[in-house]
Amino acid sequence: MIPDIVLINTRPLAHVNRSEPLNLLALAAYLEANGLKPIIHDEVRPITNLDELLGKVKYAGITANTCAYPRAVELNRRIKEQYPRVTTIVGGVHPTTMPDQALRDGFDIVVRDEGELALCAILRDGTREGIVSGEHIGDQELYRPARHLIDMDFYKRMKLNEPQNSSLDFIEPANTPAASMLATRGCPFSCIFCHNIWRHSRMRFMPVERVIEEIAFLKAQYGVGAIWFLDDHMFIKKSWGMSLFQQLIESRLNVYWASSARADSMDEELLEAAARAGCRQLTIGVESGSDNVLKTLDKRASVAQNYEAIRRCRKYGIRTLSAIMLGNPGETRDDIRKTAEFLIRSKTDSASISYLTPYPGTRLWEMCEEKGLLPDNIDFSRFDGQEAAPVQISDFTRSQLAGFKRSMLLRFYLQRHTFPGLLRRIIANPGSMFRKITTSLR
Ligand code: B12
Ligand code: SF4
Repeated sequence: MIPDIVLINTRPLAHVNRSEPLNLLALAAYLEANGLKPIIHDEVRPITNLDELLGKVKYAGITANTCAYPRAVELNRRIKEQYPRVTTIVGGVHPTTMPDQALRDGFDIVVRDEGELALCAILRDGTREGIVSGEHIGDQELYRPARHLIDMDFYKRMKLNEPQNSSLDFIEPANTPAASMLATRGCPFSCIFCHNIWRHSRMRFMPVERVIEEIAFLKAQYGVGAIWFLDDHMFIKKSWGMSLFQQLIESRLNVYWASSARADSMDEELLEAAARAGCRQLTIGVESGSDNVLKTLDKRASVAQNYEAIRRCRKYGIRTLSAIMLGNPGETRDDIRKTAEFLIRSKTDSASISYLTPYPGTRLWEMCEEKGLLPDNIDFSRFDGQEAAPVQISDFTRSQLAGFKRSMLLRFYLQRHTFPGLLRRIIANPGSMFRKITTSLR
């Protein structure tokens, strides 16, 4: 069988993804539902021979977020040199926001925004070049991911014994097989650093029955007992959430799960149902302990709401992971002191502290452009969330921010309710915890 397209998941240079390539799995599922034959070449865990495929197919589609974009360009160059008859398509958040640059970088076609409808049209019409803007699909078209095209066992293993990734802290016992999943698309807010500021997409929700079907499948096929929902904001629509949690309880699937949600959506009834449906951890985009900073970021949630959300989660036995950012525009020492205080006083269970990074397409990127903060020949591979991107947004230098981060993490993890957990994880997995601690303290 000759596939209609090979979809390529790029492996960013510095960082291994522990999650299935959900965007390509969604694209492939849509193509299959429309009678087309995609195949996935996953650079993170290849189970296909790319050269063999490129010798046969007419189209190669590459996905790229910002940190993976340099790898996508490199791969495209190789394909154009060795397989000139193959039409290359690039899609994903980075080329969506910089489509002209992607054409200049040598891709034949750039798909902006959602790829499902655009890709079907390209394959059916035999399009060979240009920028194609993707229309958004509807709720009923959010199909279950085409997991048969990748090595699911590998991704299951990647999430086990990963004490260095706080998002996976909810997996207990530590050897419970886990999978990632998306049940919604979009978020109606527009924080200045987030992709949703340019997406302008309405929220879409996978039909609840389909979510349950997918979880039942994951359990039966791969023995999965824990689900990592990677949705931007899963608690946004109370009626959908209540229906999902209710059906999960009734299904007796007994899986447990983690997700992200905004503080202002943590309605008690919803949290109580979520906890009964197996919710073990919620990541809250706290960002800062200062209302001034939250205002600048256009977060539209207050520090008081963040405190309250953590209190409510604790009440229902749900762990909280507070996501914090340092290096925000106009951030002062006093703001940073308040953030450090938030981490202690809120009694959040874990904290992840990153440096604010301006991604193309966001309001933050424009602000940096207007102020002349962006270096020429920017190295996008450094936008991988591991270290600070090469842009100084606040008054503090990179090493000052690293100092603040170190002292915040030390204070946080030396508390009576966090230290034993940390110690347990160090003893269970000294190698990866050493890496985690040294990276976190950079
Ligand atoms: C899941 C996820 C992850 C997973 C990765 C899973 C994986 N293997 O893909 C994990 C947790 C590992 C992760 C890590 C990081 N992530 Co992340 N992640 C997401 C998240 C929540 C969902 C991605 C997704 O599947 N979306 C749903 C699909 C349907 O949307 P999509 O990806 O845009 O894909 C559609 C189109 O873009 C297009 N498309 C995509 N590829 C292609 C290819 C072709 C050929 C075509 C035609 C179309 C096409 O069609 C798709 C279907 O409509 C997004 C936010 C979001 N909601 O999208 C952030 C997001 C992608 N992540 C982001 C970031 C910043 C990171 C990190 C740097 C860490 C961090 N600080 O958050 C790291 C970098 C990791 C790395 N090395 O790549 C940013 C990216 C910004 C940017 N410009 O690069 C996003 C947008 C969130 C944000 N903060 O704004 N992430
Ligand atoms: S609330 Fe979260 S997902 Fe929504 S726009 Fe803000 S940062 Fe993005």
